[in-house]
Amino acid sequence: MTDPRTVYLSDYRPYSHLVDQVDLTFRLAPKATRVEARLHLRPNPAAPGRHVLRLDGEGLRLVSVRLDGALLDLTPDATGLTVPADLLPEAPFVLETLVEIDPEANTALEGLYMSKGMYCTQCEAEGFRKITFYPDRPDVMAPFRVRIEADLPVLLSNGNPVAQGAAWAEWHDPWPKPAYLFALVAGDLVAHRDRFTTRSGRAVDLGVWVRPGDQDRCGYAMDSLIRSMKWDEDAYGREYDLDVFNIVAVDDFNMGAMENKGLNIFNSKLVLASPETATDDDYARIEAVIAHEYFHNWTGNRITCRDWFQLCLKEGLTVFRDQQFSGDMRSHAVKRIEDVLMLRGRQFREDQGPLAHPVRPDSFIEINNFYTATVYEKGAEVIGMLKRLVGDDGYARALDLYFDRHDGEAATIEDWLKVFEEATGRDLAQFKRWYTQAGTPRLKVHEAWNPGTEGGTYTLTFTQVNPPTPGQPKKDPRVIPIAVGLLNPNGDEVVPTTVLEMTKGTQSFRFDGLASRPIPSILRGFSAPVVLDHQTDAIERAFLLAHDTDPFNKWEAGRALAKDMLVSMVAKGTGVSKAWTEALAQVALDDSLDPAFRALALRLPGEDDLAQTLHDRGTVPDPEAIRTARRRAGQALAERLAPQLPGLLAALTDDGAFSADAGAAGRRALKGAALGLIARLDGGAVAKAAYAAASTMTETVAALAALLDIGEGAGELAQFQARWAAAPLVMDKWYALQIALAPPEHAAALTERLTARPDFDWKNPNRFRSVIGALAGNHAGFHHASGAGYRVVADWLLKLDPLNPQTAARMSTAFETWRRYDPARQAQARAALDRIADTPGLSRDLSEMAGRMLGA
Ligand code: B3K
Ligand code: ZN
Repeated sequence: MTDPRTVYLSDYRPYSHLVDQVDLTFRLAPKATRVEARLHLRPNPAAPGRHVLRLDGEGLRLVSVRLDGALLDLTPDATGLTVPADLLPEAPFVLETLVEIDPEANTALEGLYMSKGMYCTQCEAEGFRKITFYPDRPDVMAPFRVRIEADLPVLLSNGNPVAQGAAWAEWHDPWPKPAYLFALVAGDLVAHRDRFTTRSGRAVDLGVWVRPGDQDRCGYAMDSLIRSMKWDEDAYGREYDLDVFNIVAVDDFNMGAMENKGLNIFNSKLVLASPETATDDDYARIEAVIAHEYFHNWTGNRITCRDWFQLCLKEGLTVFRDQQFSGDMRSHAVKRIEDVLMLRGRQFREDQGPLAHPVRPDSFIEINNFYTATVYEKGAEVIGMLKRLVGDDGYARALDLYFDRHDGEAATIEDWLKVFEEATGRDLAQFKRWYTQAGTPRLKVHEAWNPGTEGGTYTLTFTQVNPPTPGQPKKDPRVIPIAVGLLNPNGDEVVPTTVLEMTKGTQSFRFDGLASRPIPSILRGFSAPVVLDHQTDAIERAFLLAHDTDPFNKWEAGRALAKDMLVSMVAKGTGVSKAWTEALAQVALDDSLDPAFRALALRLPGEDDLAQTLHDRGTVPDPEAIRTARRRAGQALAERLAPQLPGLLAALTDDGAFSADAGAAGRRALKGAALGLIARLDGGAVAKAAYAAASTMTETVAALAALLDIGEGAGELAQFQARWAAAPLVMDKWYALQIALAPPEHAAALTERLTARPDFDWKNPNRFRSVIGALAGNHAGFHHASGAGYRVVADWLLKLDPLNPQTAARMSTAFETWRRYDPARQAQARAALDRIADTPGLSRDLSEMAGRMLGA
């Protein structure tokens, strides 16, 4: 891409100056907030020579600039302010700016903005420049003092509280930080408080701050925070380092949450939970995100990124850490399956389309477009592979060295790999390709069996193919850790899990002295983020589903069985296979298995996943045919299980008090799956009764989904709306469910009808995602042959873009798969993308996305 605004990794230079101290004063007013900044600066010895001082700044009204007290006559340009070199001392100096900003007019939700009367900030990645003139880059780290003046009950910022009076408060953050971690919150808030004492005895005051009325839905978030703090001490030896830790819930937020030092800001849907309003999935997500943001205190804040190309340094590692945490809190097997589902659904999809990019990209136009599944989820997978290769002890030593060596610094992927090399003696030059090469490797398997007199030899030969991605036509082989176990035909494990290290394009591994030809269990625990191409028959898959000791591969065998069958149903017109219904029924009814696992096994591969699989296997996916095949399979499964479903449902009904724990959630998940199957048989009678009897949002949603799936549920939708009209987070579910489950030919029209409702507050990102995101997620609806799905999504992206480019750009990824489909659909999708790309005044965010999606 040759856009003049493109930023390249190779252009990195240290900043001209060091910032020793930042003092900020905010005089808050909705339309005219004044920000006074005193920056204590000195020339950076690492950037020798005389430089201008360039400060970033966007949309700021400059009132005055002073250098060591003397007024300067300077005019900012569109992106910042330059102080000429000849005005700058070669010794330390103080630069003071006074600017005015308009938080109320800030609809982009980046910088300082207002949400329901509350002031709040979002600075990552480059929002601080919308607050004041500053070197807004992560390698410029400084301690901050903040004074807030406003006639509001609660005034919060980073670090420790210093002093407060009527209508003012002062905060001091002693830990040097980049500007993207700055935060300020002011408003009428109440706290759910608790306390945590670190293992070295520091007492920390904890607060979860919400709007009055929401304080009784903060308990789970607080509990998750306390468990996270303890876990990071136990698992990584990392303690908290301030006297307070605050979390604030805001309703208008572009993403999930933000790890600002000592003052995390959260989307309210990731804080507020009660059994009546939040599903078990919401609870699990709250626990994971609270942990994620807390863990950033070390992996992100104490050690940050040198530049935004290194984003995976903090995000991949922090996702990896939150996955470990959730596994410890719940079930590792279930967590791994869920993480892989998400990885395949979002990251593989990204890797296989026009938006593919390396875990560490080397150029960008708008950095906000790179907070992707590749940087986050694949970034975490890469760390999982490293850990598998160096072992748990090697990993622990490398991490200790990382914290020791880089605390207080802005680091790179090179620094990260070096601590592993030094701590373990391993050469990671080839491994580094996981960071620099985009795309998902394909791993083909070939088996050979040679029965000998002294026992047989079994050979596994793997070939890796690294397909081309935009800008990367040719790739080199990667290091792939392949965890393998071998079973003998009676189901016993004859070779326990062994990690094979593949480094070449094609490579064989031999197992000697085997009594009989084994059945291989390959890529156990999903030991590498690759597409495994292992052609085998339904008998072997069913065998592994029944006998594999590795829980991930046990589930994966059922998944592969379903996929093979569904692909053949769509591509060859075959029917539902008895082998599949039989094998799945065994798992569904096996009481020795975790109900959560059984629920996951019963979940059929999604329509988008099947479209990708068909495309991979050389068939142009037909969304209608995929939907039909999937529904037929569901119907056949329901019929197979019909005699047992009522008993299963009864056995899973808990009458005790609500518990959010994994065991109770797993039972509710399996119960929900059973309800969905029963609805296919009885026209919805049992689901209607379940809806009426539901005491938790999990049960309510499961019953409603079961009804909508069979074209029922109108009455329940109306009741739901009447009951929850005043609860926006719950109403988001009401919108999303009916659009996601609408028949494909009605999905776009339903979306248009719902967007005409007065409570469709499209400027609220949660509401926008619940509606437009649900249409994009209704595979056959979005890709409907009429083109209506494409048109409605494009209309709304164009409407949102001028106000909130970040969310518009993020949601445009709905189109990233457009080249998979038939020429008529491609033409419709392309027309929608062209219409977006050709719109005058399009944001940098959305124009980069549209250009990349059209370009490949
Ligand atoms: N670091 C933030 C994401 C910021 C996104 C900016 N567009 C949340 C997180 O990953 O924890
Ligand atoms: Zn993060």
